[in-house]
Amino acid sequence: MNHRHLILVLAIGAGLALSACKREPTPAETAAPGTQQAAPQDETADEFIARVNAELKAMYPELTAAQWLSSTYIIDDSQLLAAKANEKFLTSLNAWIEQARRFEGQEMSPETARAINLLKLGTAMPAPRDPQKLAELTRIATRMEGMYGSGTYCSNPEDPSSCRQLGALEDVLAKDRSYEAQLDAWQGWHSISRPMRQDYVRFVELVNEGARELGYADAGEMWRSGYDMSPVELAAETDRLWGQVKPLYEQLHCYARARLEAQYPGRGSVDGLLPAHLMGNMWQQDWGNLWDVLAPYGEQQAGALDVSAALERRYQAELNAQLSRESALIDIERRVEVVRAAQLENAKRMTRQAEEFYVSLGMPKLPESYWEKTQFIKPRDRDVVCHASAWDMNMGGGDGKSPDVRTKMCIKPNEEDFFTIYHELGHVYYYLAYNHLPPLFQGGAHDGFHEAIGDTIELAMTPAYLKSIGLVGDQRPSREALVNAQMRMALAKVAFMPFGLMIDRWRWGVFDGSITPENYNAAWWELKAKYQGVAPVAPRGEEFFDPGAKYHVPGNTPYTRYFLSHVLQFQFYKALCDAAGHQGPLYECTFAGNKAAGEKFWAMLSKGASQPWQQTLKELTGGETMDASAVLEYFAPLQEWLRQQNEGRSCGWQVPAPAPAPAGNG
Ligand code: X8Z
Ligand code: ZN
Repeated sequence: MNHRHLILVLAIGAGLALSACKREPTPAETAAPGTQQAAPQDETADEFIARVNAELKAMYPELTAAQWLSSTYIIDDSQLLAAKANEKFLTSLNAWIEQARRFEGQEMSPETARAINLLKLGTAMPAPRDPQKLAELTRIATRMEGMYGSGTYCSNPEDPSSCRQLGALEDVLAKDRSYEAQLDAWQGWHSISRPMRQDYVRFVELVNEGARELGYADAGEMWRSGYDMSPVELAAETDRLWGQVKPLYEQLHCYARARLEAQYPGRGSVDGLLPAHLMGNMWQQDWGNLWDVLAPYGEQQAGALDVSAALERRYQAELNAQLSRESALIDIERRVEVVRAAQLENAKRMTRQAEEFYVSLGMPKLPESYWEKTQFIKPRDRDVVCHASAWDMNMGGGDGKSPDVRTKMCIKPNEEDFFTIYHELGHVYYYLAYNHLPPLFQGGAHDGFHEAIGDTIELAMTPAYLKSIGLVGDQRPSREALVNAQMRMALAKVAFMPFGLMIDRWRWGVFDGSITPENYNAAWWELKAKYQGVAPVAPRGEEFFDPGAKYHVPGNTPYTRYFLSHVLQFQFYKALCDAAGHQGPLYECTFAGNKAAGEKFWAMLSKGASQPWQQTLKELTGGETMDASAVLEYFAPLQEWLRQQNEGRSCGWQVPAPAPAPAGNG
C-alpha cells in the first residue's frame, strides 16, 4: 500500500492491489450495509481506533478472498465480486476517515495519532465520496488489472496457435537473441495496453478527486505523504539518492551498450540509447537475462554462475523421474498432466529452498496452509494475474483461525523467478512478524521497507551460498570470478534503479496535470530516455499506451517503494552482516544460517508500522536516513573494473528532443 499501511495491509496482502502492492480508496459518510457501526457519539480517540481496528480486521477476509479470486480466476463474475468488495471497503475507509475528523486538534497518545494518520493514508486509490463515482472507480481498477492479466498477443490474428501471453513473450526476450523475434515479442506485449488508455484517463480524474477531498493537491502528493516527512522532502530524497548511484549506472550503461553494439552491429543502440527490446526484459528493469551477452568473463576464466541452467536441469530431472514411472505408451493428455506435476513439484522445491534460508535465520516455517493455498504455477484452464504477489488474507487470524498467508506466482525454473520467490517470502515473513500488532500497524515501516526484506536476503545469496544449495559448482576465488559475481548482481540491482524512479516520475506528472493524456506516451519515453537511457526502435505515438504494459500502472501500485528498497536493502544487508560478525569486504558476506542476524531482522519486522521508519532504521543500522553509500561500497570493485573497460569510450547519452507535434490544427 502505499504508505505504510493500510494499503499494505490491504493491498499487499490483499488485494486491491496485489502483492505487496496495491491500493484502495475512500469515500462516503455512510458505510454500505453490514460493514460497520455508526460512530458512537461519546467515543474517545483511543476507542475510535480500537473500533476501526476491529472492523477492519472483521471485513478484511471477505475483501481479500474476492481479490484473490479475481486475480487467480479472471472472469466477469469474479471481477464483479472484487469490485463490489472493494467498493464496500473503500466506502468504509472514507467513513472512518470522516469520523476521525472529530478528533482533530485533541490531545491523544502518539500511537493513536499515528494510527489516525495511517488511516488517512490508507489507500493508494483514494476514492471520491460520491458513491456512483466510487463504484465507477472500483470497476475501472478491476477491469484494468484484468486486462493486464489476460493480455494476449496473436502474431497472426487468424491463427489461435500464434497467441501468446506475457510469460511466453518474456521468454523470447530472455532467451532468443534474434533481433526480429525480440522486437515482435516486445511490440506484441505493448499492443495489449492500448485499450486501457481511456480507462486510465478516467481513473486519474477519479483518484485525484478522492485525494482532493482528503486535502491533498492530487493523488501523487498523497502517495508522497506516507514517509514521515513532507511530500516535497520525499521527492528531494529520491533525487539525492539517485544522484549517489547515477555515476555507477552510467558506467554500466556504457559497458552494456558497447557489448550490444558488438552483438548487433549497426543496431545495438539508438543514438546512444539502449534499444528497449534488446535488454532481456520487457521493461528493461533487470538485465540479468542478458548474461550471455554481458558476462565479463567466460566460464573457463571465472567459473560457472549459471543458476537458470541449473534450475532447468533440476526441472528436467524431475520430469524424467516422473515420466519413468509412466507406461511407455503414455498418451498426450497424460503427458501434459505429468509435465504439470513436474512443474509444480519443481516450483515447490524452489520455494522450499527459499523458506529454508529464512528458517536458517531462526524464523518460523511457513504455515501448512501456505503450501495448500498458494498459486505456484500458471493454471492451464483460465487467465490469472501472473505478476508475483504476497498475500495476508486475514491479518494473522485470531478467534480460532490461523494466519492465512500465500503467494501467487507463475514460477518457471529460472534465476529471475528463483530470486522473486525470496522477494515474495520477504513480504510473507513481514506479515507473520507483525501479525501480532493492531491492524492499522500491520504494514511496513514504509512501503520501501516491505519491498526490501526479501531483496536483502537476495544480496546474501552469494556464489558461496548458491554452491551450498547445489546450484553452482566450485567457486575458485579470482579477480575474474569476483567481477562476474558483481556483474550478476549489478544487472539486477543497479540496472533497476532508474526504472524504479521513472515510473512514478511519470505518474506524479500525470496526477499533477503536467503530463496530459495527449502526451502520455511521449512523456513516458522521454522519462525512459532521461533516467534509463533506453529508447524504442520505432516510434511509439499516442495511439499506444505503453505505461499500461507494466503491471503497476493498471494495478495502481506506487513504484517509488522499489527505488527506495534498492537503496535500503544494501543498508539492511550491511547491518545484518555486521550483526553476523562478518569481516572483510561487504560483497563477500552471507548471513545465511546466522541467528544473531536473524534476530535483528525479525525485531525490525515485528515493529511493523508502529513507529516512524527513521526509528526502525536506527534500531537496525544505527542511522536514520536512507543512504546509497552501502550500494557504492558493495559495487566498488565492479565500478573500478567498468571504469577501465569504458576508458576511451564516450559514455552517456542525449535525451532526444520531443517529436514535433502533428501539424494540422491551425
Ligand atoms: O512487483 C514486484 C514484486 C511484487 S511486489 C514481484 N517487483 C517490482 C517489479 O516486478 O516491477 C519486485 C521488483 C520490482
Ligand atoms: Zn514486492
